[in-house]
Amino acid sequence: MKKEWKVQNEDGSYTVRTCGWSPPGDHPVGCGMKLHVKNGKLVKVEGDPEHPITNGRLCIRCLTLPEYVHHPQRITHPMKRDPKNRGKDAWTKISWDEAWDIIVPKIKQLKADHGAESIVVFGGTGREACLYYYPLGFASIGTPNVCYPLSGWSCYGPRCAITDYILGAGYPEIDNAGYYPDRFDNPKYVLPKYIMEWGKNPLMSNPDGFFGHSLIDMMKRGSKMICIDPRITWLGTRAEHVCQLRPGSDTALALGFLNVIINEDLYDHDFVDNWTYGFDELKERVQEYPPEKVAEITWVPKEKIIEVARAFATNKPSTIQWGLAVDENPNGVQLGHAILSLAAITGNIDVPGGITIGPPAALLGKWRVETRRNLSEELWDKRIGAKEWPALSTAMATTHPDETLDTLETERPYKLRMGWFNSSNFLSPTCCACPDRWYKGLKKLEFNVVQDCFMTPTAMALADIFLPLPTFAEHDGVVITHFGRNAVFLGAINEALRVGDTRSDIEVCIELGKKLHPDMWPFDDVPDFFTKQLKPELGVDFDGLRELGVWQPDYTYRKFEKGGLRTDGEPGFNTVTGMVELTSTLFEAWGDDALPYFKEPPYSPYSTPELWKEYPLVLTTGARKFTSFHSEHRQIGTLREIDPDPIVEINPATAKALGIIDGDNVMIENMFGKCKMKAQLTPTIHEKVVHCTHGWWFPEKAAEEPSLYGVWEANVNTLVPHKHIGKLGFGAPHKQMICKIYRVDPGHTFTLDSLS
Ligand SMILES: Nc1nc2c(c(=O)[nH]1)N[C@H]1C(S)=C(S)[C@@H](COP(=O)(O)OP(=O)(O)OC[C@H]3O[C@@H](n4cnc5c(=O)[nH]c(N)nc54)[C@H](O)[C@@H]3O)O[C@H]1N2
Ligand SMILES: Nc1nc2c(c(=O)[nH]1)N[C@H]1C(S)=C(S)[C@@H](COP(=O)(O)OP(=O)(O)OC[C@H]3O[C@@H](n4cnc5c(=O)[nH]c(N)nc54)[C@H](O)[C@@H]3O)O[C@H]1N2
Ligand code: SF4
Ligand SMILES: [Mo]
Repeated sequence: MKKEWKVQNEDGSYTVRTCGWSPPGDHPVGCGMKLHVKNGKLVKVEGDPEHPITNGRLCIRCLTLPEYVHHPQRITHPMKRDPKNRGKDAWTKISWDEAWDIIVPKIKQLKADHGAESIVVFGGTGREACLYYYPLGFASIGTPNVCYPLSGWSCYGPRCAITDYILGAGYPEIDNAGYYPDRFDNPKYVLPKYIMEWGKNPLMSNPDGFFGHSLIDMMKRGSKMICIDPRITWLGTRAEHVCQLRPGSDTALALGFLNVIINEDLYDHDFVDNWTYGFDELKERVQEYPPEKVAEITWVPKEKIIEVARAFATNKPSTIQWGLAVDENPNGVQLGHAILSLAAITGNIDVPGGITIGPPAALLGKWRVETRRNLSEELWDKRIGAKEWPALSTAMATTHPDETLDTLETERPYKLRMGWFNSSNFLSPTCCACPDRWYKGLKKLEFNVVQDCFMTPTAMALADIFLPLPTFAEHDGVVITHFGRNAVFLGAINEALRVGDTRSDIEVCIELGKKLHPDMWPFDDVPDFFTKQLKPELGVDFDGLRELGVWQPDYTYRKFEKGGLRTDGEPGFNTVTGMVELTSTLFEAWGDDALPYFKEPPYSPYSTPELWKEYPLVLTTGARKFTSFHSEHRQIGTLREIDPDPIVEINPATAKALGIIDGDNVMIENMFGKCKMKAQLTPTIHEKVVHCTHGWWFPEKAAEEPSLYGVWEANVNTLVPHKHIGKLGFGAPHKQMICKIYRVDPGHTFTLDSLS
């Protein structure tokens, strides 16, 4: 059905129907909304009831979008600053032409004198930018070094890589009937009996393209929840089962479930016999994880482990959604392997109401891969850390994050000279462990460009050129869930207005690309660019997608029986053995164990008992909140009123023993660093576990160094060490450190120097 996407209203205002993405930050959920514009201002945002998935529901970050778009501190013109003045509020407003006149010759000179590899493009998570920072690096600038700087690439990448290697497929997602216009009424669809949420809280996070409230739609229809989480979340309070485990002990729990299911013969023999590889070895391995032993490791009662395993295995279909706690774990590859094995041996992969998987080639991903042809083999070989970490560099087209910090510090194998910060404010504290070390390393770069909407600690510390971005209300685009790796739908992002003189990520790619590598950018403009991606796949041009609003691709179940998963069209999975690899040929080839195994977190009551005496609490971090996207939104008044402070959640019994009351200022400290937060007492967290929010800086505090908007004060990533990663290069202990907590004076402030 065709829809008007722009409607003129009688009072002179107009309404634009669109799907959301970024900025401000968000994953590609593509919620449907109507943007009301009057007298050149975005005056109101409301949900679009006709959107097939979100049905008019929006969260508070989109409802407050007008505050963001018209915020007085927003930067809407390019700016420059003398590198000598980094850290000082000494900016000069310039035009885009002036900006390009500085940037383009500098890139040319660095490439000529030191090679394109001396330039690194840094990007963060899941925003629209992450479709474009690869082409920005590869095709516009011409460097092989695109870096997602989070230690161990601990987000999404591990899940994609594990799925690539074990299933040979795109992103595994729970089946919420999103592919069908008639949704849950589609005759092909079956509602899952159980939904297992493993280290994920989608109501808050709406991650990777999954609309979290779908869970509520499904619960209303009868699905039951199982939550694997050290915190009892809102979903947990409504769940049939909660496993309140010790952070980082997850792989033992997954192996415990497998032990029960295999030993009690509750698995799907047909699927195991016909579509899996290495079941006997897995059966032998899980004997090392009887429920009694797993209970001791995980702090989850033995009876609960058995009950959950039975419930999941004997109710079909059931499904699992695995989240960030799987990635932010050096043992996370084994955890992901065990979770996929759990789904596979219970016959829940690629079936209605189970786990859906994308085709091997990502929809709309071809062009992104194509952009690499701009780089010679010789240049591609220089990608930082690629040779040292083949399991990571085979799946990810980036540098290895931890190696990138080492390269910055040591200047080996070569010196890095320029940084382009596309969508990461990572000092603040988000996309890195040890932000203090990154800060010092990045300061050595001779030229830095930052793209953002507001001045941030990262831009204040490092930028020589600041390029302003339009919000998603202010530019055209396409939102594709799961970045095309399992596209539930595609939606049009429609420009409703434009404030100031900004350029979107794709506009910057095209403009810079035409100046440096014009052959890579044969597009007239942004609509032409999208039309060339969409037409071959969808049969519509960009305007056609605007009229459709949302395009749902449909889903074919049991593709493994029909040849829909393999690139050669044969039945089976697109893996080395053609089967779901319960025993992984690739993990073994890369020097790791072929089977999942549990390894203690690097710092824990059991791996470092001496340190545990001094730091007797397990620290997990970063569980998402509605009111922020990582370091963003701290200057949005309505949102800040709801969540004014960085919070550490403590169990009341623990707090009492420490003499801490609700609202106290407390220091969270370990052998690597410290941060100051407000204590929030809650019985929903285990007595031996505390949880710190992440991404805090204070736009209201002093901008200049040494304060940098107070970025060192609540910087929880100073407590996370560098390169404590898994054997294959993935996963870091962001959600499983140890710490102590004590009260401090409310006025207590500190800078980088007082951290060490
Ligand atoms: N302790 C702890 N640390 C964590 C986590 C945790 O759980 N615990 N989570 C980690 C995870 S999973 C991730 S992914 C990282 C995220 O870390 P990042 O993705 O690096 O997030 P930010 O540091 O907020 O930086 C993003 C910047 O991009 C800008 N931006 C917003 N939208 C766009 C856009 O469309 N285009 C461009 N070019 N820029 C945009 C924002 O204004 C912001 O300044 O943080 C990690 N850090
Ligand atoms: N509003 C908002 N939405 C976001 C983001 C944001 O910053 N704000 N960030 C986006 C990004 S980049 C990502 S990656 C996703 C992440 O979104 P999710 O995958 O949902 O991850 P989190 O919210 O970090 O954590 C989910 C749950 O894991 C639990 N947990 C903590 N440690 C452990 C552990 O060791 N084991 C287990 N099993 N559970 C544990 C936490 O208590 C929490 O309830 O959210 C995305 N969406
Ligand atoms: S999930 Fe929330 S912030 Fe993201 S597009 Fe939907 S309503 Fe907006
Ligand atoms: Mo993430």
